[in-house]
Amino acid sequence: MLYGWNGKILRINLTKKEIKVQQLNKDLLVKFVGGRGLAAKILWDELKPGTDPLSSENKLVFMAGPLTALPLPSSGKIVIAAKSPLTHGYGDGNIGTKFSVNLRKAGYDGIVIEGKAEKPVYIFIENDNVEIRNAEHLWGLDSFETEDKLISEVGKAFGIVEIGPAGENLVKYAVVMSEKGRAGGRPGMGAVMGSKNLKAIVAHGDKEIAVFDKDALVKKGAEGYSKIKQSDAYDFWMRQGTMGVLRWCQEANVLPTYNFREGVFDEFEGITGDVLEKLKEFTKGCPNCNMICGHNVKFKVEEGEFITELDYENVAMLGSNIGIGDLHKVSYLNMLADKYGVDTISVGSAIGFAMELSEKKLIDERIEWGDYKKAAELIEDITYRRTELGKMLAEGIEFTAKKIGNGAESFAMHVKGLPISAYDCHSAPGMALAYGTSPIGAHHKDAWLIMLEIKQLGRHAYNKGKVEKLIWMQNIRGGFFETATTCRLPWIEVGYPFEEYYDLFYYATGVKISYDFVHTLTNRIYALIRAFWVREFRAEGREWSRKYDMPPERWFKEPLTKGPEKGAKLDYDGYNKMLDWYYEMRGWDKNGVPTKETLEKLGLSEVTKVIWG
Ligand code: PTT
Ligand code: SF4
Repeated sequence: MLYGWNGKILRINLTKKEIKVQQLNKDLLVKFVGGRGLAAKILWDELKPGTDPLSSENKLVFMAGPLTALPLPSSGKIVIAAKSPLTHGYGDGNIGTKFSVNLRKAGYDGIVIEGKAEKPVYIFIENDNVEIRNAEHLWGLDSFETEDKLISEVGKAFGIVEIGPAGENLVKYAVVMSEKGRAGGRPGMGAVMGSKNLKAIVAHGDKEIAVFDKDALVKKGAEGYSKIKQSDAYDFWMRQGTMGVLRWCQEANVLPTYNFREGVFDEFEGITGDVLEKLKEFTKGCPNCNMICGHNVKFKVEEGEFITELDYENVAMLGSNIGIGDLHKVSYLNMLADKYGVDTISVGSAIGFAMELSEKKLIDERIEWGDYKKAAELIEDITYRRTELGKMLAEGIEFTAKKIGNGAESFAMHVKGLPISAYDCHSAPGMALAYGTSPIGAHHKDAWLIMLEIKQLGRHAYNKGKVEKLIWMQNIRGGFFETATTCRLPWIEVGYPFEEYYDLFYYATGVKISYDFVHTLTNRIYALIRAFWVREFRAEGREWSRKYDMPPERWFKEPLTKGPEKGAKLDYDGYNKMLDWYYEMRGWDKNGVPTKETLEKLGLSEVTKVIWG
């Protein structure tokens, strides 16, 4: 008997119009747990090396974990994964939505979508009834309109995920959207969905998920909710959510400014969490969460008055990073990105890059820092691929930099093709390493080391202790939360103890876990994902090397010119030393490839053969 896991996933082939249910065995589930663990295993096993990410051969995986939808804190998340069209490596994202809870209650842990529909379709799931339905009437609608239309067709009980026009137009960093303010899959999961002519998935389920010890789980879950509410950090969190960190970033000199040239922004007072509080209309959030953080603001620009949901990453990348110090204007750009279904971080990075290209006269267009109208125009040009610059930027900043040449690559702020999320690292080497070693490219999802680094680890130090902390953090965030798959914010933001999850996991599944389990699980998943990158790069004619784990040149060569950290830049040798320690601790060789011994020890002999012959 399986507990916690449903042990079933849907297999939907859009080319063949085939729907199947696949059973998963317990050994596999315990070995990879769920979310990104199972998704990575499926993509490794089933993709032909060198698969074109936007071809019908790529697979789009929605995968929950054994804690999703259970009565415990913030359990409404699901992972979306595929080979990334942006990076050509492993890509995933994590989204909180009613869809995840409904999918699990319909009896499935995940969905693997294969092939490509002839015409636009959406997938309808209601418990055992699964259908592929026509979506021609939805194609072309933005994500808000799509959600409204689908609700009117299937009813409010359904959870919905969809793409906007950016996904339809295969913008390489299109995301999957839900509920007008949730977004997942920065490395282009929305484009993969669009390439399959899949506009949306709707799900409703009302089955009970069997758990190992229901009474204990319910009790522990309830205790969790009350611990969260009693936390000292709760009130401030409820007021500002992720936006609470913006002022700290400015003070710490890490707020991305002018395409990561600086870490302080003169006009930052116009875009802080305090301004958010003044504009706030209402707050909403993911299912099963009592610390909801979807802060929706009412804002006014020349174009009219609107509402949008704001998070720190969005505001920093569409604000200070492109020279805008007015939350109304930033909100407008954020709303466009959500409607079109394009990643705010990547599009903010693309706009900042274009502004700097313009400043350096490397392109003909004139796009001044801080010009929100031009920025809005660019978001549309990218979404609809309607100008030469828009078309180029829709392929990503790495692509654009290569095309432009003339030194542009040194200020294209990405790692492995994925734009850096909103923390400047001129003066934070540990965070730079977190970006360098993140399994999807430069995202803070796996390790937000920066606050710990600045407050406790000796900001400018390059030492082993920092690398150990990074690995610990990746294990918990990237290993546990991305497989279990619950929201990590109760642990990070309001101090809900991580150890409580061992009990929750046990009461849900009957499997006892500890930190050792989490460490081995993460080593396994990271090794598998790293092997995926190596295999795919080789198949596309690029030999893997440690250069792919290096942050952009700017942070090594151009010191900060302002703020308390003025003069700071990264040290090349220091970074490389930390990278070596990192590889050693994960059991990887000098180029960052998991060794034979490591792969065997982690039970990945199927990988050894492919990587080492
Ligand atoms: C996430 C990344 C982030 S991280 C943000 S804001 W953040 C951006 N949000 C976008 C958005 O919004 N619209 C849009 N068009 N693009 C966006 N791109 C950016 O995407 C999100 C929260 C947040 S808000 C964070 S940190 C935490 N992330 C979690 C995670 O990754 N795993 C986990 N187990 N729990 C997490 N909890 C928090 O969830 P990606 P969401 Mg997101 C509008 O998708 O690809 O992982 O990138 O999921 O439901 O929106 O919740 O300051
Ligand atoms: Fe969703 Fe925020 Fe709650 Fe996490 S804390 S589950 S992101 S509403």
